Amino acid sequence: MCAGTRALLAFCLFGSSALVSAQVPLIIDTDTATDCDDAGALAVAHALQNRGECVIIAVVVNNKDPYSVGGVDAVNTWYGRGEIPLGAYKGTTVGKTGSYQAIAENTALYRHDVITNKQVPDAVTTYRTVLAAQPDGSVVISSIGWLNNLEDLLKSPADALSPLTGAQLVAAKVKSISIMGGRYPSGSEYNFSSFGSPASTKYVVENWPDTVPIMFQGYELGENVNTGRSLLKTPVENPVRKAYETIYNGINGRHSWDQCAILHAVRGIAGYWTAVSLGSNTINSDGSNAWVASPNKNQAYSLTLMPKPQIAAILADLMDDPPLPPTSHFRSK
Ligand SMILES: [Ca+2]
Repeated sequence: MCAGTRALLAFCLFGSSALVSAQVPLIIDTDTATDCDDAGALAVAHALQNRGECVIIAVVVNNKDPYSVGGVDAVNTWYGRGEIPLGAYKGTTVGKTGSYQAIAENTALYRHDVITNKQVPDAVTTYRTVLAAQPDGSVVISSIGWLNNLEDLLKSPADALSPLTGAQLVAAKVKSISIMGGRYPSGSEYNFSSFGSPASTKYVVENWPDTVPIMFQGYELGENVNTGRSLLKTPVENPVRKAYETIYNGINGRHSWDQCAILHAVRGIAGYWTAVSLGSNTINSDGSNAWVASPNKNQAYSLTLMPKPQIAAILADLMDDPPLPPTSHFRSK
């Protein structure tokens, strides 16, 4: 981070309500299961918050593994933000047994306090609570896993948390959603597939309120955007480093699908990608997808613009970001 950015950050944090209001209120919907890029994505989001560009207002987990949310809490706590509202899918059918249990259970090293999903509300409750409290048209959602939570949110009825149904709540509060999933113009990809819930993928894409833009970030964007190696420079108390050391040998370099999606959610296509906005996405029953020229909907997908090594360098710089002083994970509770 350059000195100028530090000065801007201090101004954002302490000096100007106008700049603070420009920070993107961000909800992250993650599987945090079998890959290290979810941990990398959380690191990118925290680094962007360090720079005054976003505020992580909730993280919800869409995976059945009870320890996934413990991995999330360890990362949030490392960045001094162990208070971020969490939620988790409480069902037993969607997702996979993941690789974050060792991190979730190591509270001695990572100093966090949420180990399993029994300690957090269900994801829909968290979504509804957090969305209801936000200004209209303000929230950006970054979906970096399966879409079951979003299906459950859209189907949720009015309740004590909000007089709006889930679909009405999304239409009122959400500015846009960035979804890591699918291939473009067509193909099959993990997040949309039967590894998760293809029926949820289809429901969300077909029933998302048409006033709220969807930007799809396909498999091809993060593929071969190689990050992870530089995490070896960070302390052993950093759970993101641990995720990369233990999952997919990511510490020797790993694709950056979820980090690209977070970067897009906060900064938009910027100079990184271009957008194909004419047309819409169709989802087949197996979760495979195809972009069609008609009908035209409030949807787009991204194409790589900046060379991938340059995007990787930007992401690696963000992933290496230390917790903001004077905050540290030792005083986050
Ligand atoms: Ca993911």
